Amino acid sequence: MRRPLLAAFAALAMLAQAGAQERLPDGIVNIGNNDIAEAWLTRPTDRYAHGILGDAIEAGGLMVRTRDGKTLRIVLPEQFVFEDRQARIHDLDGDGRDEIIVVLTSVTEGGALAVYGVRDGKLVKLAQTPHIGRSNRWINPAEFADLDGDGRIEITAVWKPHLARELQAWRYANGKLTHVTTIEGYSNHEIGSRVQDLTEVVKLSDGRTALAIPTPGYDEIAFMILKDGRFSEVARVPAGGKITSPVTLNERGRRLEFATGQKKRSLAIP
Ligand SMILES: [Ca+2]
Ligand SMILES: [Ca+2]
Repeated sequence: MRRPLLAAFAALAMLAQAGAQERLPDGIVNIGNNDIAEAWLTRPTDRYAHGILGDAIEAGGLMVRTRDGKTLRIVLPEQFVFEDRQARIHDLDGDGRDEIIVVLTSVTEGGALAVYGVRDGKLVKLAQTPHIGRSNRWINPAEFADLDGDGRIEITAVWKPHLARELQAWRYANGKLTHVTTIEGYSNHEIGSRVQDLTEVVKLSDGRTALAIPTPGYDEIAFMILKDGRFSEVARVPAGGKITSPVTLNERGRRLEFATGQKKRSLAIP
């Protein structure tokens, strides 16, 4: 009788451990192009009850599989969570190494954007923005692209996408995140929704690069250019209803595609 009981306890202990390591239930695994093969969020936790992404489960950890097959991890202290469904991967500074971009939330100070990378065989935090300053204030990442054509990548995200709706641009270089600019009145997430990707980087018909992003009613798409360190809106097109799906670029890059409820929409890029 003793042995099966011990085996059962051992199995339970293993399950508990596996549970603590597991992926976020609705998480996404992203693929890198350089030193990071894959990255995903782990350690689902309910210690932060903000529930901005449709449930109150956030991540307490981050894992990567490196190109050479090692698994590396970050386990956050109790006062932080990754308030996202994915760990985005991009070489932000063009040095041939991947950076991971995540929303790092303090349970008392709210969201921040953080950049992680692999250094000397370890997964480490390279930089972060300040936290917003109070609980239940979030950031939804948007696009990573050279918007102004200066050869440097801009990191775009919306700070407080349901309140102030600040579209911000940042750059990562030399181990630092630097703020470029902020403009209010644009949002890439509706509260409680699991749809986080409402933006695209597009080429306008005049050849300029623009960020396409909804206005606060989610029923129009604005086209934003970045020039001399400032955003300006160059066009605004009705979406035909409230956007309820991710916004994607069609194959030829000339139209944006999305749904408004049951209706599929295709919007010509101005
Ligand atoms: Ca890099
Ligand atoms: Ca740039």
